[in-house]
Amino acid sequence: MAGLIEMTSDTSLNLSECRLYGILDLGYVRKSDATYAAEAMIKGGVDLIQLRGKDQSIEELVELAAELHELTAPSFTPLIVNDHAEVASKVPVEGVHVGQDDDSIEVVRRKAGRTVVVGKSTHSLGQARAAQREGADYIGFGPIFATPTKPDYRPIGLKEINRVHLDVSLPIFCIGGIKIDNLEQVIAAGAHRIAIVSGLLKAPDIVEYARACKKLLTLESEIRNPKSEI
Ligand code: TZP
Ligand code: MG
Repeated sequence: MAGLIEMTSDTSLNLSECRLYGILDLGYVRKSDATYAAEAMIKGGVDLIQLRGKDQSIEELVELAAELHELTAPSFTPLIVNDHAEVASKVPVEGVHVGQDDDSIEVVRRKAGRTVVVGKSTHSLGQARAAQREGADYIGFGPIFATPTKPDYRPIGLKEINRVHLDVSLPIFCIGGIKIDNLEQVIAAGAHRIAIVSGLLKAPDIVEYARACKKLLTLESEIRNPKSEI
């Protein structure tokens, strides 16, 4: 079934149930604090964690991903590594995330050499539709707002969030400049899932910040899909 991936710990990852994606970007967190930040994300209810280390070598990422996976696996929190499928061939991470200028999804799957979740960053409706055709398991869609984490990109804004959900049936994680303070706005514009980097990592309390985001996202899903009263 699409989106259902066996996790190493004998459970499966259903992407459609994931709403809050925490990105552990080593531009914001020292390597020595990465496990602390991941632990806090998990405690706060983050559904997926991505390891993003733009200045790290593949060897360094392999080492850190292995360390983090020891921590994420027991809580069944999928660990996704950014940019480099090679890491997934050496560490039992659950997925790989690639951008428009990285390996194609087909190459990622081949390099990983096993079943992994593959996500793709998209920055326009056209790219979002193309990622679905290319066989992505989920997409990132953004930046919604301007963000210092990805400074060279023109923000998409809120208006296209509805459209992308009509055109693309994959799980869509809106990303870019999303904070607890504008999250309700993003949800009202049609987002069901979000990814956050600096909002989470710069929060005075990562656990509480993640919990607050998760609460808003969960509330949205309950309003959209009310449980039948029996
Ligand atoms: N892709 C689109 S925007 C972005 C990425 C990786 C950065 C989002 O970072 P932040 O700090 O949550 O705005
Ligand atoms: Mg990339």
